[in-house]
Amino acid sequence: MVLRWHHADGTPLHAYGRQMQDQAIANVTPEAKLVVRWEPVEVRMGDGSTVVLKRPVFGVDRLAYGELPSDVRLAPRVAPAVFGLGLIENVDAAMVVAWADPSDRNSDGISGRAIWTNGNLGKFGWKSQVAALRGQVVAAAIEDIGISTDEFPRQNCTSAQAGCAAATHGGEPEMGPRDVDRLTRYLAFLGVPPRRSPTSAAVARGSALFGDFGCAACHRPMLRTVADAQPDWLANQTFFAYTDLLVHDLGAALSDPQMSHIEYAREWRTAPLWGLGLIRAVNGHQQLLHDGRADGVAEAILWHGGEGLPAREKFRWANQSERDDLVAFVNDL
Ligand SMILES: [Ca+2]
Ligand SMILES: [Ca+2]
Repeated sequence: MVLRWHHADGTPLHAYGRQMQDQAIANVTPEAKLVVRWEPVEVRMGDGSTVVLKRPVFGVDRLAYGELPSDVRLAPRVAPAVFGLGLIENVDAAMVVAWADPSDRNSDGISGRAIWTNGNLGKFGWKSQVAALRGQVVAAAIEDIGISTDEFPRQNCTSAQAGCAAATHGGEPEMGPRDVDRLTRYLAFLGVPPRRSPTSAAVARGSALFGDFGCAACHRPMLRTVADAQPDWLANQTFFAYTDLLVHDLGAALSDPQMSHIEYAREWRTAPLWGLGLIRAVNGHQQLLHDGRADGVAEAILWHGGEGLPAREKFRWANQSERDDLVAFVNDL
């Protein structure tokens, strides 16, 4: 997870930039450390049982370059899985746009919105705010691990960080365009994991419930790539990411403290569900949602509000075996 931070109007912090670097090279002091306090949130299920969710309250300590401004906004962001990205980058934008219904004209309670950046459909990031994989790569290189590129040629040191600016670095840029291309291409072609037990009875029952509950209204099973994909062997592919790539209002409980003109606070990109069931095997946990507050699929569903509330309520009122089947299906994707 990374922690983005900025002023209320979206401008970067004078002393700390756009993202907290909680680690640094030798002889440079890291900016700060993240601290998390958890508040219990009880949810009464339809069968009378209780689930205790955990709401995170984020803060920072060990600030190395002065106090944070009083209007600072903290935006924690869990790192996404990085397979299937070439398929998503080459998605048929017309298909996504056809699903958008920002003013809910068909009155089904679902009003997904397409995000555009410089005329290109946003597909990546928790807010669908990034259109091209390469843009995500160079932004992560400079902010997450401190590697400069032609796009971000300067070292990631603010004017308040003299030790950082004076430190030895690997050139400007440290990673040239050919290596950025190679890294981007590598990420584009990381393959999608196959499903593990698509024919199991529980998974089949869960699949039916996924439709019945309305999950598929946003977590759309199928997408397609365009005919003129780059490179061409990604063309005309059908793939099953379980997302519409639109942003949806998920309610106040998941609201982000960011300012609305940068990213709409309550809106989040429909998270792709493919590979979700493998997160525990890869990471040793299955912390879901943008700030990792949900421990597993059931908790993630129970955090859904806004457009996701009717589906969440169907899940809450379902009996235990139905809930288990739905979770089994999602974990099989
Ligand atoms: Ca920083
Ligand atoms: Ca609608």
